[in-house]
Amino acid sequence: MWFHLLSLALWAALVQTDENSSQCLVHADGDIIIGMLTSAHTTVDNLLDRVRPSEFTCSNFDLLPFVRMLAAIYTIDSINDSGFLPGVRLGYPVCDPCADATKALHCVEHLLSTNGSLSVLDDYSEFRPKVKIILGERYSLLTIPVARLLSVYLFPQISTTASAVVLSDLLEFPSFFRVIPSDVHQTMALAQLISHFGWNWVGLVSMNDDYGRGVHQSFLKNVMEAGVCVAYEEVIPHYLDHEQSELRIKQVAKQIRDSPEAQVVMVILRPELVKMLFEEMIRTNSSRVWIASDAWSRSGVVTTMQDINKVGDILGLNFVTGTIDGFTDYLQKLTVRPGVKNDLIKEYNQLYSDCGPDSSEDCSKPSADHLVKNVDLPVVYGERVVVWSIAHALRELLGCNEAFCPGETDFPPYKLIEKIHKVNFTLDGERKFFDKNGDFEDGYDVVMLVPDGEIRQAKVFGRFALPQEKVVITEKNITWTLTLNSTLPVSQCTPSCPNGTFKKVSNISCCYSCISCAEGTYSDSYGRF
Ligand SMILES: *[C@@H]1O[C@H](CO)[C@@H](O)[C@H](O)[C@H]1NC(C)=O
Ligand SMILES: *[C@@H]1O[C@H](CO)[C@@H](O)[C@H](O)[C@H]1NC(C)=O
Ligand SMILES: *[C@@H]1O[C@H](CO)[C@@H](O)[C@H](O)[C@H]1NC(C)=O
Ligand SMILES: *[C@@H]1O[C@H](CO)[C@@H](O)[C@H](O)[C@H]1NC(C)=O
Ligand SMILES: *[C@@H]1O[C@H](CO)[C@@H](O)[C@H](O)[C@H]1NC(C)=O
Ligand SMILES: *[C@@H]1O[C@H](CO)[C@@H](O)[C@H](O)[C@H]1NC(C)=O
Ligand SMILES: *[C@@H]1O[C@H](CO)[C@@H](O)[C@H](O)[C@H]1NC(C)=O
Ligand SMILES: *[C@@H]1O[C@H](CO)[C@@H](O)[C@H](O)[C@H]1NC(C)=O
Ligand SMILES: CC(=O)N[C@H]1CO[C@H](CO)[C@@H](O)[C@@H]1O
Repeated sequence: MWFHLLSLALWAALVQTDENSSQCLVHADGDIIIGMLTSAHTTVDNLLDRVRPSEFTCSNFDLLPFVRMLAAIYTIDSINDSGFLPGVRLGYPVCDPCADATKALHCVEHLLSTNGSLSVLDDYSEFRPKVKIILGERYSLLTIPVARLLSVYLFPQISTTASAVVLSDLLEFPSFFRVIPSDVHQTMALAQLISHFGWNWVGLVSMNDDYGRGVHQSFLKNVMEAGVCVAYEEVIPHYLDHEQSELRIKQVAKQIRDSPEAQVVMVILRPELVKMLFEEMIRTNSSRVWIASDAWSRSGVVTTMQDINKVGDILGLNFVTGTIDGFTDYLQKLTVRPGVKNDLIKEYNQLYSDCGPDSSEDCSKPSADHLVKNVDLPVVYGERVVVWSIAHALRELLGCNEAFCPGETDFPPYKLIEKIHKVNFTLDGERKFFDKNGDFEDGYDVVMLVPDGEIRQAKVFGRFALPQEKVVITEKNITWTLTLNSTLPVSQCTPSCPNGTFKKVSNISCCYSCISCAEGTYSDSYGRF
């Protein structure tokens, strides 16, 4: 009992301010605060044993979200230094949802609270938390509940990667924005990509979370419109530790092997599941042309897995990539600025310190090149776009001129929403603005994961341009690994059925399959049905 009272008192002391809350792994003060949700860990360890609402514990440090966060911080710092918002300093706390939706909501409570408490009101028009906008989350699965909660406050939120179709709905998510297109366009682009190569018979594998279901349905609709048929649809549970994951993967792999005409397989899974599926395909010596959704089209989990060059060809789409000037250098010299707390950099330094037996240098830090070599840097470009979008909206709201910003910095966050809708600026030579749903319509890069030694490297070979809705292939010389002579693989349904089989029109696609005639019946008409 004593112990409990004591720890309660301690806890109360700790959460006095957000800055010192254990939820807040990173903190830099400023006049206007941009809260970030960054799943720097991929797993909450104690979900199953959490019989009391005790603290969540996380594991599995994930480099890509970590570097995304660093890119956002780097951009915030450079905006501060640039004088773009004269006299106004941007600050940031970062909370880690560990890829879990419940923990993401816990993070939001902390980000919105002041001195450890959160106001409960009927009318939030005068609600003025320190944090004015939330940047994140990466996964749609987490973004959706967060966006719903934030709708209560009309609190602005911007994501760089959450692409679920439903998030475009202004009625449901009036304060949500993203600097990427909705998946509505992605599946149309995928369908165009598939028909561009003359493929009309494809397999479809997806997972059963909000993201997977959304992309699955809209892909089905778009391929049919493009005259492409779906040979089979397979759905895998999204949760990694699901006891049946492995069994389902084996069944799905068998379905893929049993459909040799469908050489092309559309895969809408998270990278860890793609890896499991590929391991099974490699184990059974089968290869295909894999079409990647944005969730894994450049994922290091897949591109660096063992024997990746045995799986066949991989192509897909991803959000527009780019280069952030000076960022590579920043990563190589990674330090924490004075007055800033960054426990994620500390944790990274501990995890990846280069303390080999013959290491002569200072071994308290990872090698300078570690992040540069292990993270696909062009994909974090969206962080630069998102932070600049916020800065432009703030400049409008605060009425800044060259010398100062007369507006009130402690504004109610909902006021930022109409300014974000109106953002329209040029960054690195491209125009950036939101459509009426709060999405970007800039299109996708078309990429192929080409062999590079033992791993695969993403190579941009075209663009799917919105709103023209056309695939433009800029790289003419594509080397296919699936065919022995490097020519374009074929994935087409049998135009007609051979003698002894009959056509069965499938209820899930516009195509048909050839079924052997039962004994005692026959079919000599070449594809009459
Ligand atoms: C947060 O903790 C740090 C170090 O423990 C301390 O110096 C600082 O004053 C605390 N901040 C607040 C607002 O309590
Ligand atoms: C939060 O606490 C600080 C110091 O403990 C105090 O100065 C400030 O007024 C408090 N803010 C609110 C909104 O209660
Ligand atoms: C896959 O190929 C290897 C080498 O060609 C062979 O040893 C192995 O038995 C094959 N496995 C299956 C499941 O076909
Ligand atoms: C954005 O600004 C440019 C240049 O001022 C203008 O041509 C374009 O129509 C604007 N776009 C939108 C969507 O407002
Ligand atoms: C096409 O690419 C392959 C391999 O990358 C290369 O060997 C070949 O010379 C290229 N052909 C042309 C016409 O560029
Ligand atoms: C390349 O191989 C495929 C089968 O893998 C075959 O259908 C095609 O005719 C071949 N093309 C050439 C140019 O030899
Ligand atoms: C297709 O038909 C099978 C059996 O007739 C049925 O179980 C399945 O639900 C149908 N699928 C769709 C998408 O209608
Ligand atoms: C199928 O059977 C018909 C009639 O018996 C025959 O004319 C035709 O050549 C057969 N087709 C094939 C592909 O064997
Ligand atoms: C978060 C933050 O305050 N970053 C930087 C903003 O810019 C000033 C210099 O203008 C730096 O001192 C801050 O560290």
